[in-house]
Amino acid sequence: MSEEYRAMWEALGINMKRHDALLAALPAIYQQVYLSQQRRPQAMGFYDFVVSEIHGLRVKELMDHKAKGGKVFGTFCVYVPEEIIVAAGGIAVGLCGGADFSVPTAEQILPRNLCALIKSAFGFKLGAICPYFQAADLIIGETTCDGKKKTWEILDEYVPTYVMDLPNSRTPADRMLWISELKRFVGEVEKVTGNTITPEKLADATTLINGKRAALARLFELRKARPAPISGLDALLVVQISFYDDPARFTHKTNELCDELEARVKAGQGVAPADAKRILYAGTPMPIPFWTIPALIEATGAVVVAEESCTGTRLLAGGQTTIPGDGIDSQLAAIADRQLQTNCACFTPNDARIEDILRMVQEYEADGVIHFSLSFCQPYNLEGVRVQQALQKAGVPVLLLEGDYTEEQAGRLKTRIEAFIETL
Ligand code: BJ8
Repeated sequence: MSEEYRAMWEALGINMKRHDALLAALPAIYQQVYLSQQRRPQAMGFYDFVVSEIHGLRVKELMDHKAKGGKVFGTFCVYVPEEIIVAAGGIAVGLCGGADFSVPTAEQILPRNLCALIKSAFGFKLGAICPYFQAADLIIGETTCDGKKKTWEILDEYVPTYVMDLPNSRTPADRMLWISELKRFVGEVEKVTGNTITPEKLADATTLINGKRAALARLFELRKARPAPISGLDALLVVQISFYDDPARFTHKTNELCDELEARVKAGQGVAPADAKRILYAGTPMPIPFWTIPALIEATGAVVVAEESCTGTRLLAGGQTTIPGDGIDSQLAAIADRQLQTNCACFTPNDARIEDILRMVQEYEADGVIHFSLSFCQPYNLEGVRVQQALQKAGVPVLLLEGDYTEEQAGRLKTRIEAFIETL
């Protein structure tokens, strides 16, 4: 890494020793998991480059933005509306943690019986290891699961943390509450950035984010083809990068990838043979660099054809946000109506998620479903029970898994995944 980057990290207060250790570990892992794959689309070269620059180029862009008076917002949930941040001239970056590296640091403060996603992210802040976290002017939390809710109170002691009150049901009254929360959020973002969000600016930002959503939706549509034109690992990486790359560049590059995949589909080419077992992943999000589950599945010769997850189709639920022309209140209502179609397990009831999974099994021609929940994630662990019942009733093979980011867990999960795929 260049001297310029080192100076930038030092200015951000990064713990250089630990950060060096983290960056030193990444290339070998990436080589083993990603670059060793066969028949990758050429357009994946862009995403490989983004990973090679993971704490470099994009962080520099954020710092340049801040040097011009711009603000950076760290987020943890697809319910935090990127459109509103962009409309005020801000940049949103997803900060969910997917590395075991920072978990022991978090456990110095947080209880151990908390999901790895929260501990990983919190540990990155506590250990001053993540430049995105360091660059954020404001963290946006949300009242989804209890683990996150209570962690925001502690995180606020380290970095200003604003919390959006997401209801846990979706009645008309809950919808009104969420619309009012979006309005409150507009006020907060305007205060932090010093910029007013006009209907025109919000419309432009919504169009930009709609473009990103459309490119990702195109990618998922192409994955329905047989043979699968892209591995589950590569598709997951694209989604993970969507949370922090520049939206316009990401959209452009992802459409280029889709052009290549379209040509592959037309030519009948794929990453795996047409008779490879097709697996639908369902469950908790898989933040970067948590690649274990698709890596284990695809090492067997099977292919992950879709993820029913917030690093998958839940991110795209509700499709494109409509842009009503009669003012900001209607625009916020349209954002809320699109968002409330994301079937997070934090909602009750949440039958639509189960219907989604059953529909996806058909649409993606999945041979089986692997439902994975992070340990101590009560919403997904518990909802997994009903998902399993519904799939068994429909005659769809299903494997219920639970685990964390550690190597030991990967060994245990490998045995179970291999045994399951053998039965298909
Ligand atoms: S909309 S899934 S991104 S909350 S794994 S922290 S639920 S204990 S991440 Fe999520 Fe928004 Fe829902 Fe999606 Fe809690 Fe479970 Fe941990 Fe989780």
